[in-house]
Amino acid sequence: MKVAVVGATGLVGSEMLTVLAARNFPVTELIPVASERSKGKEITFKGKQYKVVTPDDAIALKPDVALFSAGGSMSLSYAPKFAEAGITVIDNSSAWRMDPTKKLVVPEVNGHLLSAEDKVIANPNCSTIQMVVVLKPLHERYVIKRVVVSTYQSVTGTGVKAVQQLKDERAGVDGEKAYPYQIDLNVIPQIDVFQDNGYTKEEMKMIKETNKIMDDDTIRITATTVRIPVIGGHSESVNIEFANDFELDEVRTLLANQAGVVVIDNPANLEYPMPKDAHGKDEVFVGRIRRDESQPNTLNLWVVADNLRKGAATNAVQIAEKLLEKGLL
Ligand code: 2RA
Repeated sequence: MKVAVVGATGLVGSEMLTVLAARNFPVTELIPVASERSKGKEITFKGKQYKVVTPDDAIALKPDVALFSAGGSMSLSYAPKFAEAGITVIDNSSAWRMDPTKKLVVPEVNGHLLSAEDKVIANPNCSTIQMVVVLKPLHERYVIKRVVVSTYQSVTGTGVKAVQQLKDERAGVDGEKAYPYQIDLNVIPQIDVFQDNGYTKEEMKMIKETNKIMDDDTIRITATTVRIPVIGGHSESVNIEFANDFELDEVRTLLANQAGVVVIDNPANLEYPMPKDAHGKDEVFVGRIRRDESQPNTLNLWVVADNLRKGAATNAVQIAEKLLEKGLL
C-alpha cells in the first residue's frame, strides 16, 4: 500500500507515522508530503529514509491513500485534487467535516457507513472523537436527550509552539507565545475563536460534529472547552441526560464492552483516568462513573484520551484500516 502523509513534519503528521508503524499498517511505500520549504527533508519510517515531496509531486506518485494533517487551506485545495486522481483522502483538518457530501467518521461509531464513493473522509475534532466513542453504547441503550461537556485540553492540541511556551514558562525562559496569556499555573477558557453566540469554534465543533457522527440532531449538547497546562491528552467531564433510567453496573459493562474504551473506575483506590496515563495510548479511558443525583436519568463520566493518538492520528489510521477491511482500499 502506497501511503502519503500530508503534513508529515507536523505534530499530528509525525504521530501518524508512529501509529502506521505501531499498528503494522501495510505500508509498502511511504510518501511524506509537506510544503515547498520542507521538500527534500529526510523522514525515517520503519528504519528507511524517505524524502519529503510537495503535494503535486505526491499526486504524481499515485498513493493509494493520503492522510492529511496540514491545515484547512491545504485540505481545501488539495484533498479534491488527490481524490480526482483516484487517491482516497482521510483529512484531519476541519475543512470537510461539516460538508453534507462528506462522511465524518469514528470507526467504532459509524465506520459501517464507509463506501467506495467516499474519496474524501473527514477525521473529527479530537475532543469530539473521545466523547462519541463513549456516547455510542449509552445512546443505543438509554437514548441520550442532552449532553453537558466541559473539557480540559492539552497544549498539544494547539501545536509545537504551545508545548514550547509551557516548557519555557516552567523553566522561567521568556520565549515565543502561542497563547495571549501565560499557560503554566493557569487555565485559558478559550480554544479557537469566539462566535457571535459567545461559544468558541471548538465548542461549536463538539456540538455540531457530535450530532453528525451520532446521526441524531435531537441530542441537545452544550460545551465549554478549556486549555490547561498538560501534555498527555484531553480530559472531559461529561454529564448525560437519558430518556430512560439506567443501572450503574450495566453502564460500566456497556462501556467496558465498547471497542476502543477502557474503564478505570475504582475511586476507593484512587484509580481514575489521567492524561499522564493516557499519553501515547490509542484507547479512550473512562472513570468517575456516577449518577447525577440532581436530576433523574442522568449520568456523570470522566473521559480521557491522547488527543494526538485517538484524537487524531490513530482515528485516521483506523479509518484506513476500516477501508482495507471493507475492501475499499
Ligand atoms: C485543540 N481540538 O485542542 C483542537 C485542535 N486540535 O486545540
